[in-house]
Amino acid sequence: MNVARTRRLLFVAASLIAVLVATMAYASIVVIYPLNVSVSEVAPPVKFQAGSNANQTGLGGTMTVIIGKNQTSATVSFQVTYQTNYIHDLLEVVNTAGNDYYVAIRVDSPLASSTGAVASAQLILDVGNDATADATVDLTTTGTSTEITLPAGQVIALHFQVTLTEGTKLDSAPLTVQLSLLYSPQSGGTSYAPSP
Ligand SMILES: [Ca+2]
Repeated sequence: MNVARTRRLLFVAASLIAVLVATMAYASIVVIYPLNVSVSEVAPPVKFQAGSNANQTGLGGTMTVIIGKNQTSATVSFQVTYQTNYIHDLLEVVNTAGNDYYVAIRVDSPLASSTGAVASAQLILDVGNDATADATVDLTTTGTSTEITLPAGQVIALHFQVTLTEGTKLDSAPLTVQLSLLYSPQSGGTSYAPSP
């Protein structure tokens, strides 16, 4: 075989490879694996319950506490006047399980006075209802409290503290604040909560 013929053959071979590469495409293949997901219901281990001052007479009205059928939602309302108002043990969170839970409160929609009458508004979390605060939540700004431990069988008493500035006028419509209770069986677990 002479040199010229060898070069021609190599050129032809190279051209064939170029055509093959140019026309190569992936085939229509799909691979399928089974994955089974099962979801079932359990009773809520952590629940709301009325505090000792729920539905008692406050300042010119009842301090109303309404708890949902499964004790997994709550609505509270109360009245305040000028200077500092402390409302003790209106609502409680109870751990009915045999293990600790880790609890945080998130302010989703803060209390906002258009008149500037609210100097401060706080939710105080008191594990064991022993008059020693374990966390404080500023109700006038969005955010999540520090996570506190709720031991098995224990309660967290929720106390409210609101200060109105004298000489101002509170909005005519009641002010509201939207909160979420977060709990997890794992320390640090409440940080995984999806955004509201
Ligand atoms: Ca305490």
